[in-house]
Amino acid sequence: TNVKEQILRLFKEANGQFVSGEALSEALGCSRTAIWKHISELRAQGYQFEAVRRSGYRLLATPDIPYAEQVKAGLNTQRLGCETHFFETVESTQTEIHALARAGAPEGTVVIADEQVKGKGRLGRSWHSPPGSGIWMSVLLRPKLELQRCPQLTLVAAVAIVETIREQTGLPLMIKWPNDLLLNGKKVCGILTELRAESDCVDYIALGIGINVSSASFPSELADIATSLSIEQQGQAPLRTPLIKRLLEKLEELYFLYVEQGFSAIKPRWEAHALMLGKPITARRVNSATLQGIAIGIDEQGALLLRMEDGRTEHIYSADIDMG
Ligand code: BTX
Repeated sequence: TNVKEQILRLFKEANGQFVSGEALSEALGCSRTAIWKHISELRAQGYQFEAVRRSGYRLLATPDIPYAEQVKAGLNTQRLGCETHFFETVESTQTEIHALARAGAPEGTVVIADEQVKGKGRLGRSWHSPPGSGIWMSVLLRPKLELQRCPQLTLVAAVAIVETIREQTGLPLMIKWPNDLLLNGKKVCGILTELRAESDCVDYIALGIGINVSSASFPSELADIATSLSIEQQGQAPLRTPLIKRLLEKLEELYFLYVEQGFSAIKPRWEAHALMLGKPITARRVNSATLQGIAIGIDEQGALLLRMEDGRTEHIYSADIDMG
């Protein structure tokens, strides 16, 4: 742990009471000047301290910016978040997690950004990720999994996100197969699962999660299709840091369950929040015919089951879905 993390831990232990500069420099083994410098840096990051001569410093407020040390404090996981990186700005947290993965980072490594300037969606699409308004996060997983089962992890993540946000806010998120979460028919979250494999073995999975948390508005091209937690709650947004913590805990719980017991342990929880079961839909596939039918469920693989007019059932492995 770095010095700033240690300083924050000491303030947390002090529980709102003053900590003297002397106590800090003794505990951390550095000079008063060095402590003062770290405090100034923390202030620049949004921490508020009261400084009183002879008494020392008191932590008054922590910013709702999901700094690594904030996310890790009290995080109740075994692996997810074990190594957490925070960036003010990145091109894409996916790019960062791929680089870390290739350099041998352990399973559970997390990259969080306050802003992405080249946020990625599927099929080369982009993900709007302005500063201060969302959770833009990538998680590194290294499951021992056959290649064709990997898309199931998108569904595992969808259940984790829906259950977490429902618990934290009461908002009735619904899952639109395969990778979108909707509120009132508008997209509030997207999941991007990318994998790297050697021959038939999964090397790693980069699980990207984007959640619009406190965005008050969207650019015109997204205005009709996107929403945020705060828009759906009359301007009230949950804090990002506790939401990320809870999400990592839930994601780990479901990921372990999935690894131990397989997709059948996740499937009913996915179906409980699925949006279009029993409804007519159009599945637009890449390099393959567009199909229309009734969405009747998902199979053990996680593929969408489409009942066709002639009574046949089609298994859809990858597509963009329109209702109707
Ligand atoms: P997708 O391809 O299903 O959706 C992308 C489409 O969603 C865009 O073409 C656009 O129409 C719409 N869209 C773009 N930005 C937003 C937004 N903020 N809210 C709602 N709709 C939007 C979905 O891909 C997967 C997105 C994953 C994003 C995460 S963020 C952390 C990680 N890093 C990264 O670069 N991507 C992932």
